[in-house]
Amino acid sequence: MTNRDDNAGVNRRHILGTAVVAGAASAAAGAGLGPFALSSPAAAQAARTAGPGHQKFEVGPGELDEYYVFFSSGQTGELRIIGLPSMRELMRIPVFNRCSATGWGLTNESRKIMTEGLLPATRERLKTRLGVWMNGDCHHPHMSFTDGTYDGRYIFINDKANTRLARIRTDVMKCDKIIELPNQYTIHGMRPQKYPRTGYVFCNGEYEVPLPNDGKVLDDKSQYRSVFSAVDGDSMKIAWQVVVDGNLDNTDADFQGKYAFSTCYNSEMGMNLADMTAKEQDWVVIFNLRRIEEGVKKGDFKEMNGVPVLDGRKGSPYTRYVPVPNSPHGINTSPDGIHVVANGKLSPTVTVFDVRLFDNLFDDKIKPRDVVVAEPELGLGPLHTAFDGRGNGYTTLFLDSQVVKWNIDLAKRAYKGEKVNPVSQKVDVQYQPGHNHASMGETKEADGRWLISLNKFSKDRFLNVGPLKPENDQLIDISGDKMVVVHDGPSFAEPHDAVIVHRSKLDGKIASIWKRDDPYFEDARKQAALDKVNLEADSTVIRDGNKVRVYMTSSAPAFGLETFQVKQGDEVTVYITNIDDVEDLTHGFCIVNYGINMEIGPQQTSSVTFTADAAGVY
Ligand code: CUK
Repeated sequence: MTNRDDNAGVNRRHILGTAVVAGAASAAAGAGLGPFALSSPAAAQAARTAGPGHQKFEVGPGELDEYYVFFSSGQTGELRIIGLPSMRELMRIPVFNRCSATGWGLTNESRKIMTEGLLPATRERLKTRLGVWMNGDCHHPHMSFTDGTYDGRYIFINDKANTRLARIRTDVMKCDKIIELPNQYTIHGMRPQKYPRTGYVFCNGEYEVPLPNDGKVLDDKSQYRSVFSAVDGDSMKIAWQVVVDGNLDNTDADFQGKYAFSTCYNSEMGMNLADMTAKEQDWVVIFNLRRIEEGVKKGDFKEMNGVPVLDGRKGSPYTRYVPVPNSPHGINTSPDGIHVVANGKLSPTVTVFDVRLFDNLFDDKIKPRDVVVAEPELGLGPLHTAFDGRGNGYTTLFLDSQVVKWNIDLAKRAYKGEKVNPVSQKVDVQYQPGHNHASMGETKEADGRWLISLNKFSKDRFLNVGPLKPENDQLIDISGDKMVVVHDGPSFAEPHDAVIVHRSKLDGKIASIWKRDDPYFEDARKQAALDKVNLEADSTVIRDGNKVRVYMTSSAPAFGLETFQVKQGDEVTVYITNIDDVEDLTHGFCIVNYGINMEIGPQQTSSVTFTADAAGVY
């Protein structure tokens, strides 16, 4: 290898994803640089791996990542896109927050999305407030599925703080729908149906409140309920809700399209922490989708706020309650389509179910605990489990600050009494991991290459930035026999969860330029048609009483109008159409000292409305 570019070419073409070749290259690099001694440091770096037999984890300048990671952002309220394995942050998609760079929360297009799906009572309350809830608490981002794997249509994300579900269109990577769920208090666990397609998006109402929650009942605990909801992901309308016993935490769905299941704590039906965690045992609640749909058809429900609400409390035909050790948290379906793992949280165990036994359970041929096929003890504070598609689980241990790798088959044999240890390795992570996620790990196409551990504390891992520290998202290579931590990635408060999607699921599906007929700015097109304005060609001012509409084209660095004049007190709407069709040529529009700033992408129309309350030149 004499030529540096050849070298880089070899890396890209042959080493990506080829463990054997990558291992050889890295061994050479480790032994005093070998062939890379003649090459640039960048080329040597581009081949860095976790050691012999491991895949390349560094992405050199100009190289592209192989995976998209979609991160929730906790109280920041946005969705973030990270590239993997580089762990470079690529984009932020505002959802439940306000974004001063793009104008989310300010433009008419975004405010419509943020308000139209709210409950009428909430819209009424917002009249005396900012007009939009500007905070959220995103926990769970998930892509839509078709036939058990990602289909690249949508990403759904929940807001735990204000009981909202949002949808992001992956073709433009913008949020296009936000709805607020009635009759329920918070959305915590959220997962899309995996089969035959999404379909339903399942939303756990975690907290119990009086139903209806109208202030008439405050102290009577017996009237407090929590609710499980199924939202139609295509129409973003609520299909049905089921009232349950206890508090729902996390949820997942099977690969057969028959069941959803949620971890459920507080079998005590207590109202404070001591009461809620008193018993040694709680539940996993299993929802029978076919029976629920039949119940809706038969009219076996109460309609509340326009939604059919079924009674799924203990003894109902729609649900089964399987006892599991104290306060289970995460619940994860294995890519084998058979096993489901509920993570113990206050118990050092995880409980493994076999979904093939659920039919018998609903037919009362077996007892609830008969669907349990393993319950290995893994360590302290198991919260979430990821899978590699090779029969192994990777479980975060919050208290131990570790990820533990264990084998499902060995755990089942141990449960039957055989003397085998299902745990093969524990790796330290820094520190206190919550969620973890494996590449394609929640789909039937789990590829067993990468794992990220989303650690809630970073403490000493980064330069000190004050009392509020970043979290630490660690990248772990799981392609070999042993897990190896290869990267620390700081992130701002607080990504609970992430999904890792192979780029092949999105390649060719994401636009660089808006389509002129996009529904995103349909209202602007309608208004322009009424005003007989051609958005792509005309720059003009239309007066309509004290309402003024300003239409402008833009082609950076120029705008179609150099100035416009309005009267003090006018309600002004500015519509800007970016007529460039050049990739990446986004244009910004700002009115100084008016709090106006928005982004207009190539071939997009954006609009903003304000009152011209202060006279002067701006
Ligand atoms: S929950 Cu955050 S660590 Cu809201 Cu998914 Cu488990």
